[in-house]
Amino acid sequence: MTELKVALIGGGFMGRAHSLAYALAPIAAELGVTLHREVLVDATPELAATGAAQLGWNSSETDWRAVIARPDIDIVDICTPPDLHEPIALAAIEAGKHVFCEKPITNHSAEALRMAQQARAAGVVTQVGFNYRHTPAISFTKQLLDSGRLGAPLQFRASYLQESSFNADPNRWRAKKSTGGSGTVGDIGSHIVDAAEWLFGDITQVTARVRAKAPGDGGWATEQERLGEDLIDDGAVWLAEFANGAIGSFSVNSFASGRKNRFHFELDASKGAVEFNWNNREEFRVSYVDEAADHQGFRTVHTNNQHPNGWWRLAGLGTGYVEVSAIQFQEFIRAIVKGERARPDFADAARIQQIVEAVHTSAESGRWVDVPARTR
Ligand code: NAI
Ligand code: SOE
Repeated sequence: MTELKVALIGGGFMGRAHSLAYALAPIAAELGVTLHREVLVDATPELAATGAAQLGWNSSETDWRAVIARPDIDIVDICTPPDLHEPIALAAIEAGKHVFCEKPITNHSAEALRMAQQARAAGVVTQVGFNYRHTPAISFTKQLLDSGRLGAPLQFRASYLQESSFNADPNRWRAKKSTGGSGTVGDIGSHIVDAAEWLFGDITQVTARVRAKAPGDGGWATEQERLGEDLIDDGAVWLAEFANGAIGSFSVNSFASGRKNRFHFELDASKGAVEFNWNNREEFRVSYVDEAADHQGFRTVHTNNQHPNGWWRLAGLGTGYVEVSAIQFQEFIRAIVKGERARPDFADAARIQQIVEAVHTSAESGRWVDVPARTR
């Protein structure tokens, strides 16, 4: 048995999901690993102690630097707001720990590139919380594309719509540009960019419009207000070109009434098409061009353990949010045990942050913006 001790930094919304997922990951993967939820770190002794007691951690602390310095800790898992990701990650890398970091990896691509470079130089395993790509329906879509069953990628249409900003605390870190950083494009747009690049390949260029909602019941803020005041960007649309010639369109918005957690894409390829909506994540729709003429059209497939990352033989039991997080930890732990590269890692996430920034740069210039070529 390999023993691995985890330190979780930040026991808020995502810290809770990670805590529950760690309890599932090693059992389901039969990895020969005993995973210890060793210490939960939060900003105050009360938050840390309550979180540790409720979420199954052995102890609680408030000083992440002291915890990272402990020789018994193998894995540092960062679930703080994004403006703290870089200093925590760099300290953990320097201490030789494996690092799991929530998305967006940081608010700025220069920081993200530095994190990726230092992790690579230190030889530690890193992974970033682009959890949705591990959903069985999306993992299977990846297999369909990689095997050639769907043919050549042509067009990717994605949107991630939430109603999360209605009635939300106006002082939360996500509400201000100074703390929320890259806004809705970085917060939820990064998930559909991750899916797009994973399924269709590298994006080379984008052109975009980005909007911030005015406070209260008003509409979008003026461009002057958006750029001049500390308003978070709440909505965006952008077009993209892929290196393989495919084209894409993307749209994000956190004021989309009734949409819940609508991470949605449709893709068209030369031999077929797929549609996926996270709100109905145990199913996807697929159409094959080579079907008999009297069978052509979309069919709805319910995932089970015949699909990658599917756990249950009985389709319809579903795959939950925590289970998808557990699947991503299986990947991470497997990479640590085998000494392999986990995906998506800091290098993948730094690239996603470069695309997020290119979207913002394009919105400000009104022009197409090139995305730097992948370096790893
Ligand atoms: P949150 O505000 O609910 O939790 C953040 C936690 O960090 C709080 O408990 C806070 O007290 C703690 N914290 C702040 N400063 C700290 C410090 N100096 N030391 C230790 N703890 C500190 O935020 P949430 O929603 O959990 O987001 C955290 C990260 O997770 C963000 O990067 C976010 O984008 C990401 N996230 C990812 C999701 C996904 O599905 N992949 C879902 C939700 C969030
Ligand atoms: C935003 O509301 C949020 O919590 C994101 O930060 C997560 O990444 C997303 O997947 C769920 O919604």
